[in-house]
Parts: sequence; structure tokens; C-alpha cells
Amino acid sequence: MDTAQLLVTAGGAGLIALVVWFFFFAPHRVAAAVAGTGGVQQVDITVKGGYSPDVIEVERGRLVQLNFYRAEDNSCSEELLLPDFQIRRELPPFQTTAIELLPRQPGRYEFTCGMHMLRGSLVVK
Ligand SMILES: [Cu+2]
Repeated sequence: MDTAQLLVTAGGAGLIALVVWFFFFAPHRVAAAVAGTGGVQQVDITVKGGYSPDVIEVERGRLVQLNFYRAEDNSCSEELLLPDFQIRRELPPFQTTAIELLPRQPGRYEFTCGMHMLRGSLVVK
């Protein structure tokens, strides 16, 4: 291998390491829901290359309202899936989309974009 090949190989290995880190080891931003008027647990989530916060803690048995603000028009994030609650919703860019659900069972429920690339979880306590 000459120097250029070595550099390309090293660069590729570096990119792979970055992708692995991003998907599996990136730090999570955890938020607990705040119960507002009427006892609805509200959480504001920003959608931009990911979900922030991406771990949302709620109490079971009380309505939850997730306010997804999509701060981009990248097609990756245009759909939100929350399969355990049979939810599939379009998130229009630069708007807030409210998604309501009633968590009955404690557990950890994943939500993702339409391609399962962006991920977050709803933790029901
Ligand atoms: Cu996506």
C-alpha cells in the first residue's frame, strides 16, 4: 500500500468508528415529563438529525402529550413511528406536531423515524 491508500483506509476506518459511536454510544439526553393542567404529561422534543431529548420518562396511567418540533426539512425525519402504540405520523417541517397516548404498561418503548435511523425511547414507570 502506498501513502494515499493508507490515508484512505485510515479515513474509512475513522468514519466507521464515528458512525458506530453515533448509533450506539452517543450520550443520551433524558427528560422527565412535566404534568401540566389536567394532569397531561407534556414533553417538548426537538427533531434535528435526532431527537432531543431522546429518552423520555413518563408515569403510567396518565395521558402523555409529546410535542415534536421538527427543526429541519431533511426527509429522514419526516415520519415518526411509535409501533407499540400503533402510531405513525407525519412531522411537517418547522412545525410542532402533538402526539397523544396513554401508557398503561411500564416498559421501554422505542420511537424512530420512518427508516429506523433516528431513535428515541419512551420509558414508562
Ligand atoms: Cu430516517
